[in-house]
Parts: sequence; C-alpha cells; structure tokens
Amino acid sequence: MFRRCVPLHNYTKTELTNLITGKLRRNFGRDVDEATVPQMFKACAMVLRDIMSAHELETEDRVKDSHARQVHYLSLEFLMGRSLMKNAYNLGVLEPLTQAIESLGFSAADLFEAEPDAGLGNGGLGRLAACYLDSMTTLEIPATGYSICYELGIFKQKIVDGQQVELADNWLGLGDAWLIPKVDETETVHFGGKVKGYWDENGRHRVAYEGGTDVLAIPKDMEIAGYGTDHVNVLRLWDAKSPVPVDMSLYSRGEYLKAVEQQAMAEVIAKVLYPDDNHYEGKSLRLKQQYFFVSATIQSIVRKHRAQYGTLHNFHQKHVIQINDTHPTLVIPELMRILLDEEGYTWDDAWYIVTHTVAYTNHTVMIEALERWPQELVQTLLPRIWEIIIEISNRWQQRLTEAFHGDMGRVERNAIVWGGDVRMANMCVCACYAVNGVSALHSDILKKDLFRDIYAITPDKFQNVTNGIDHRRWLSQCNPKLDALIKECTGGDDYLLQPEAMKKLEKYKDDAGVLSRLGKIKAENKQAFASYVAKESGIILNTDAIFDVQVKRLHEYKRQLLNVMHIVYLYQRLKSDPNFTFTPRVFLFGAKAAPGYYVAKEIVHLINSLSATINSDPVCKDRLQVVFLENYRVSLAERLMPASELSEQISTAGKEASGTGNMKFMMNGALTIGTLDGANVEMHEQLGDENIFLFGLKADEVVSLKQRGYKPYEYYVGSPSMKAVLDQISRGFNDGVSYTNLTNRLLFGQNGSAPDEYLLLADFESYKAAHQRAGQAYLDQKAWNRMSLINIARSGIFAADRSIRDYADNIWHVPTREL
Ligand code: Z57
Repeated sequence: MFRRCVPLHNYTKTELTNLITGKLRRNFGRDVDEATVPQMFKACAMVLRDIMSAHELETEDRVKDSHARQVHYLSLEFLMGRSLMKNAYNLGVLEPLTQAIESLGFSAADLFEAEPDAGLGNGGLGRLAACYLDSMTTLEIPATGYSICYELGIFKQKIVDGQQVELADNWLGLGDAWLIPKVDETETVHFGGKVKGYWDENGRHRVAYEGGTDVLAIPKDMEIAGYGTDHVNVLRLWDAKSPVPVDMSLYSRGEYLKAVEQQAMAEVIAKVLYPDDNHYEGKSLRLKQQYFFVSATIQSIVRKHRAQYGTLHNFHQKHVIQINDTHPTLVIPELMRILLDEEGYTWDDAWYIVTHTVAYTNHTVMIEALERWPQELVQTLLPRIWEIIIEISNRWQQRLTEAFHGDMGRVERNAIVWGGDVRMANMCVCACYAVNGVSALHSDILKKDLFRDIYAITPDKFQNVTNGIDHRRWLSQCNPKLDALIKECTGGDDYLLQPEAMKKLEKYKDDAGVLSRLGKIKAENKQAFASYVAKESGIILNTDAIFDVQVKRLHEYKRQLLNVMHIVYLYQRLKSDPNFTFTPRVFLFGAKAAPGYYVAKEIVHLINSLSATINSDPVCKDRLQVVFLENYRVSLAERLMPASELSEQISTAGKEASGTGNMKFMMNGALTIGTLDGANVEMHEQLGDENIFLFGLKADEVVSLKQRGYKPYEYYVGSPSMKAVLDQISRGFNDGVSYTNLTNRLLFGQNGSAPDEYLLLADFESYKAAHQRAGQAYLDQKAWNRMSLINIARSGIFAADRSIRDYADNIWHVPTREL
C-alpha cells in the first residue's frame, strides 16, 4: 500500500555470520569460541533488531508522509512467546541464520530453545493480541500495540505432590534482547491528589492538581516484523519509574522514607501481570496498571499527532483506538480529559472526537469477568477522571431514560455508574463507535442478551469479527513437515499470504498416497513430542494410542472435569471387565489455574491423582494413559499442536466466547470433539457433521434447561455408571486425597453457586457417545486421515489475516496490503 523505499535485502549466511561475530565482539567482548549459548542468542537477536530498526524508520516515514490513518491496539496482555525464529522467518532469513549459527559451531535448535517465552498474558485474549500484531504488520497496516512491560510474566507452573506451585517468571534477563528503551519519549502519569478548577488569564477554565503522585512511563519498544514485507510495527511496553530520586540527604528532614515509599509505589505498577483469566479482582494495583498504561499511551499518541498536524481537530480521522476487552476502558475519560483540560475543547466537541476514535472488542459474557470498579477507588486514585466519568454517566443515563421511556429496570441495567460501581463494559458500549464479539455465536449473544438494550438503540455499532490465529507460527513454523506437504499439494507457498489457498489441498482427500503421508507426518510428530516429554519428565507416552488433548486455562466452564469424568468411566469399565475394548488413548492435559482460584487448583490436583493411579495400574497398560503437562505455555503449544489427534473443546455452550486453541488443532489436522460453542460453531459450518465429533446441549438449550430448573442430582441417581464415577472422584485415588468438595459442587452447589453450574452431568452421556464415535473412527486410519486433511484444508478462514482484514474493512476503515 505504501511506496516501497528499499527492497527487502536478502542476507546471506556469510553476511549474517559476520554481523553475529561483530555483535559478540562489541557487546560481550567475546570471540565466538568463548561465547555462551545465551550470549549467542542475544547477538542473533541484536542482528535482527538492527535489520528491523532500519525498516521501522522507513515505515515511520512512509506512514508520516502519506498521512495514513493509524491503528492503536490497546491490551493489558500480549502473550508473545518466543521471537527469534518468528522474526527470522518473517524477515526471510531463517535459513541463512540457521546456517550461520551452525557454521559458528552452535546448534540452532539449542539457541532457539534458550529464548524465554515473553509471557505477558494469561491465555486466549493475550495470545490473540500477539497473533494480531503479526497479521497487522504482514498486511502493512500502520499499527502499534500498547501494554505494560511487566517484570514478571505469567507464573511458571510446577507440579509438586500433584499440586500446582507458582514460580516467578523473571523473563527480562534474556527477553530484554528485543526491547529498545526510548527514554526521550517518557510520559508522566498523575495519580491521586485533589482537583482544583480555576480560570486562567485568558478566561479559560483550567484544572490543576494539589498533591498526589507522578509516575514516569518509559517506553520499551519491541519491533514486530511482518511476513514478506519491510513493514515493521512496534509493540510499545510501558515501564514504570519514580521521578523522585532517593536522596540520602533527605533523611535528616524525615523525607527519606516518604521518597522510598513513593519510589516503591511507582515501581510496583509494572511488577507483575495479574494471573487471572476470565475473572477480575477489584484490586487497587490493577486499576493503577490500567490507568498508567492508558494515560501514557494516549499522551504519546496525542503528542505525536500534535507534532505532525498542529491540531487535534482531525484526531479521529487519523487514529482508531481498539480496546481489547474492558481493561483499557479508561482511555475514554483520559482522552476526554486531555481534550477538555489541556486543549480547551467544549464537552460536545471533545465527545465527538472520542466517540469517533474508540472501538471495543468484548471477549466474554462470564459475569465474574465483567469489570466493576468501586466508586471510592476511582474517586481517590483518579479524582479528575472520576469527575469526567460522572458526567459521561449522567448524560448516558438521561439518554437511556428518554430511549426507554423511563423504564427504570432497563436504565439501571445499562447505567455506567450505579450502586457505587463503575461498570466498564457499559462505558465502552456507550462511547465506542463499534462493538464486536469474537465469534458469530458470541456476537449474537451480545446482541440478544448482554447488550440487548443498547442494541435496540444503536444496532449499527454491533459487529462480529471471528477470531483467528497466526497460521504462519501455528502451522508453517511449528509443523514444518505438514508445511512441506501443503506447499507440494497446493503448488507453492501461496497459502502463507493467502490462507484460503489451503482449500486446494482438498482435491487430495481421496488420494491414498497423500493420506498416508499425512498419517506418517502425524506419527512422526507424535514421536518427536514423546521424545521431548521423555527427556523433560521421564514419562514414556504410548505413541500407538490416540493423542487426546485438552490444553487451555483451567476454568470450570471449560469443563476439564467432564473430561476427567469420562476417563474415570473408561477406567472403571476396564477394571470391571478386562475384555472391555476401546481404542487406546493417551489423555494429555495442560492448564494453569489462577493462584487464587481454589476449585481450579483442586481440579489440577485431581487430574494428577488420577494420572498417578491410572499410569501405574497394569490393567491400563497400552490402553489408557493420563498425563498432566507441566507449565503449559506458547512454546509448549508449538510442540504439542503438530502431535495432537483429538482436540477437546468441551465448554458449556454459550460460555466460551470463541476459543482459539480449537483453530490451532484444526490447522494441524487434529479432529475436534466439542460442543456447539464459540468458534466451534463456525468450524462445524465448514466441516459438516461428518468431520467433527459434536455433542451436548446447544446454547439456547442450556438457557432453557436452566430456566426450567436443572436438577443434576436426578442424573446421578438415575444412572448407576455416572454414580459410580462421581462416587470414585469423591473418594479419590491411590494417593488418598478425596475430592468430595468437587462432587458436592456438582450435586448440591456451594456458597450460593448453583449445583453443577456448567451442566457436566447433563452433557455426560452425549460426551461419552461422541468419544465412542471418535474411537471407532480412529480404527479406520485412512478415513481418519481423510477427515484430518479436510480439517486442514478448510481451516483457512481461521487465519488471523482474515480476522484483521475484517477489522480493517469493517471497523478501522484502513487499507490493507494487496496481494
Ligand atoms: C480471556 O483469555 C478471554 C476472555 C476474557 O474476557 C479474558 Br479476561 C481472558 C478469552 C476467551 O475466553 C476466549 O473464548 C477467546 O477466544 C479469547 O479470549 C480471545 O478472544
């Protein structure tokens, strides 16, 4: 889309070798033969950074000269994973770089493995933001991501005596190789104090603060290379520092401690990522993080805009701010504050600009994940922002009252400030010009349920953008054998930039040769994964069995416990009838539980108890195995996806907004056993009944069953086999730990929560039946591989490139790279 300044340079192995040795000499004072693996990693990262920096400057110039509209993607999470191989791949230097590393006497694989995951996110929401950065850049959209430079990313999980233990994830030691501090672009963020209004010498109303604290926001930029383009975007991570130097001489005046305290308050802001997924805690530090990153971000955008255009009148024409879930909602009152207090706009003019700039993506309908901030907290921490929120809220309430003809039930439901809380999602639907869900089903639920009243007033702002994944990372890079087969069958590498080209694979769906090669690739990937697991944990996986995988954050609505119930059922059948036949399975789990989510941690413990019992029981030998993979993360997922055969996507219908793991499995040829939830619905649309194993209640059936009055206890007493399963879980396994608390929650509920909130018992029989179908299908390997091929061929629409084109066309209104 832009005038190209310089063509992409093709770096040779020799050039890269020289650049790497140069870096080692200058930055570490080392020759290659004395360099350590981490030093080599850093040197390689710096070489790629230099290439990207040159591209970044050119990109900046192009964007500036063309006066292009820019996208700003605000998210408290970017779950980036590793970058060395990604950047090398996108820059087209993966091969020469690998050769250069090897020629210097290092193993490239070891070097890639030395890089820590940048775990600045929890799960789906954060990983989505990372995939979108790749696509926005590849599609040459002028875009910037903004977040916090957490010192500690998502915790590392250890399993000790079957239970989760959290360790600090200190990633910056090596991970900072990608970060470029831009000290001269530091912003100042103000907290607390008192607001004082006054009239200045020109008769303009101004706002000043008395007291309170300043925190410095220092940008640490991470460059993002697009695939096959010299376009480079930036992920701007804000680090927090105190402006107050701790001065020993203050000690005599008794101010030393105050200074130390201020410094600590400032620097704790960027200390750690909150480890909750699909759940919020109304903690003051979390609100500080949100305002800190939002204020620094908007100040930085406004400063650059002013420098280029000298006015903010055209701000909304030149920028769109995408709010990833409600976490960055304060950008709305913060931009209002700048326009009102610093630029002297009237309320109406400022509101016009704001409401033509911000767009909101909702990622959940789980009530416990919808942010509601206590009024007192906002008031004391952000006094001026509070005043602006109150004004927004009052005007909104007036509008609601008119629109709903005084129906106070509807006014209350949609209010922004109500009952001592600030409701962030309502502020977003009020102020944003676009609101989107992340799958067709989820966007429908937003219109019909969560935001139905607002939908009635402003139907046009509601849209759908179904999620997508970076298919270059999640297929081409992590599954090179499958990548090669696709290229061979589709006649080239078109699919890398045109994921729909994967469709061409389908003409081989009855080609016995291709199908058996596909089967062989899967078998080899299983073997490779098994070797990795053996090396890491000593566990020997049965590679003849189906690799049946459920990896995702641990949450009751995702129903890992339903999976466990089914495994216990199989185990009991095996015990009571040694001749019971079923297709051998290896059940693999990976899941982090939020440290404060007690029930989730119990389920982790349960999986490990079950695993220990099953894996040591001779009756299960070669037939049934259960393995909990420690510390599930991006880099582990990259090893696992290519080896997976059955993908467990079994959330209660209506609860999983989209899911993105489901897409990674599909692209790597795993078949799905799942409910009609989130993007599974659209997968089913692509696949038809015959290429997916569906089961369970549909979203509307879940709602009506709950309305009728769901009585899980009746399933329990009505089915001896289900009773046996739950009774055994309650008693526990060989380690003597009992899980009565979990079964009680299913049968009777607990402190106000309904019994079996997520309908495990209602879906159990149907789930069993789907598993039986899957097991049967596996016996005919040719038919299985045919389904697998169809899954791969039809997965193109789940590429993030497609999602980003949807955003660009329908929400952002920016042009994208033409192919
Ligand atoms: C999170 O990972 C998601 C939603 C949230 O509101 C929060 Br907080 C964290 C996930 C959804 O659960 C997934 O269904 C979805 O695929 C993902 O966000 C990306 O949209």
